[in-house]
Amino acid sequence: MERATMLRSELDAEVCLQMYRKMVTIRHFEEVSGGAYRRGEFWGPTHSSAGEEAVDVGVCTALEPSDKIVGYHRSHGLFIAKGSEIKALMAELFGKITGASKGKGGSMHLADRAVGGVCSGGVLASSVPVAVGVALALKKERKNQVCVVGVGDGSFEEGHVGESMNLASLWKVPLIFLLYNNKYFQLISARSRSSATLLSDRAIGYNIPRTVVDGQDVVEVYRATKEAVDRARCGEGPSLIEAMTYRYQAQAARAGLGGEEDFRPQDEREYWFNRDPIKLFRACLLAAKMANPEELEAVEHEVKAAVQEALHYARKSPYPDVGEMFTDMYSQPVHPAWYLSQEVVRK
Ligand SMILES: Cc1ncc(C[n+]2csc(CCOP(=O)(O)OP(=O)(O)O)c2C)c(N)n1
Ligand SMILES: [Mg+2]
Repeated sequence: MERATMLRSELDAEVCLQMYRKMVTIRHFEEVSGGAYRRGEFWGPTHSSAGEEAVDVGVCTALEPSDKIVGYHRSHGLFIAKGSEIKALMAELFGKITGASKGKGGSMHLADRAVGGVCSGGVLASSVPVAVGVALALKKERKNQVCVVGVGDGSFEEGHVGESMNLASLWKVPLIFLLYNNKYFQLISARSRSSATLLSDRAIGYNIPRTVVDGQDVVEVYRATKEAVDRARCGEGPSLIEAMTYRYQAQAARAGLGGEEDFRPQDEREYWFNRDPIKLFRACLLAAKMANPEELEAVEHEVKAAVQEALHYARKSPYPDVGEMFTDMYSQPVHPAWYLSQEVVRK
């Protein structure tokens, strides 16, 4: 089937416009929050989703609002795609009380229960076993919901990811392993780390179906996710999607610690920057006559204003009160006096 006809048969124009809006929102959010970070307006390593928008949006378009996501250290995009309010996310990066986690999570520990955003984590792949538990709970509670867990190509090499895949497959839990293959583990390229042609081949050893997609093509990511979601809802267990993508900013923004330099080969950069997921989707929508240039420009305009508003909101919001320090930490609330009496804290 011709590409445009196929697109029209799968997604309606309104959904496509919403997808475009989310992709543009992620890009602007990252540009504006990155600028604020570099000016020293907030602290803590911050990893940008710019360049990987099609993965986040393609995946979340195939999910229901009640489905769950578990992020990793680079998950601003995944949360925006799942529906998080950008004001609450920006305030979270700034460590403010109005943030999605009252400012206690920051960039690498996003959580947003309102949209099914369970958690994410700064220790590489630490959230993968957690996601197996989330999916097991969904199965036991017969909720017919699915969980998606993000993991980077470098983090995917952590041993407990293999253990998690084994249990997820054995217990047939409704989990989708989403492997963002942006080809780098900080400074180390995939080619110099592993002899494997495809990282996702490892899933075969755990009897998990895997698929490899062009992570710059939001529709291709959507299709693969839909298939994996259908499998999970039918009780057929986990799947793995390896999305080939590229990050458009430095590994991380770290105030005063460097990490901003780009060491990646120029020809490789050019190849991937020419395959900008937003430009590709824009061209696809125009070719399929599912949007016109004026509509898309209006979206871009609105998004820019909304991101500026989010920045303003984050700046003017207050920091949490000291009394907030021990709230929301445990499911069974612990009295600060008990916590402070513990030897490990007193030392
Ligand atoms: C256990 C652990 N080791 C090292 C780090 C430092 N670290 C943060 S991001 C990163 C690279 C991760 O690469 P990848 O998983 O491919 O994700 P990407 O950053 O490329 O999205 C490293 C080594 C960490 N956060 N946790
Ligand atoms: Mg990587």
